[in-house]
Amino acid sequence: MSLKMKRRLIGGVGMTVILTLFGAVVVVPIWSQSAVAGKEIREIVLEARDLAFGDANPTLSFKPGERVRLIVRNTDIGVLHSIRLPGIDDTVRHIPWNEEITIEFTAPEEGVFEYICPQHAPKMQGRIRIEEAL
Ligand SMILES: [Cu+2]
Repeated sequence: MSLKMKRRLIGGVGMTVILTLFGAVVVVPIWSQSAVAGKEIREIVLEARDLAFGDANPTLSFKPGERVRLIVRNTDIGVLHSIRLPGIDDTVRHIPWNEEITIEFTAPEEGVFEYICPQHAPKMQGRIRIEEAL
């Protein structure tokens, strides 16, 4: 491989990282799409702060079968939060202050689910809507 080709390759990888860091809906280059069984992963970032997820626990909407990567960051100084997605992922994940966790899942069939912080519900509780026609 020539030096020029290597540079081009490295440049391409750099571009991928930048795109991944920005959008809420991730723009994934074609070669990584195939790495996740031909499906794009939709990335959502929720910040746990002031005893809520994001701005007033937004409703998250997905299509059945959609691949989702949910990143939850805890910026609530000195507070331990947790998250659980009953019916989608029942594991309780603890998120210490200043840390983040990632949950990847495939959206189930149509229905209304929820995400919840067991310690602080109902203040920290939001809906996950799975619907074909979004
Ligand atoms: Cu909490």
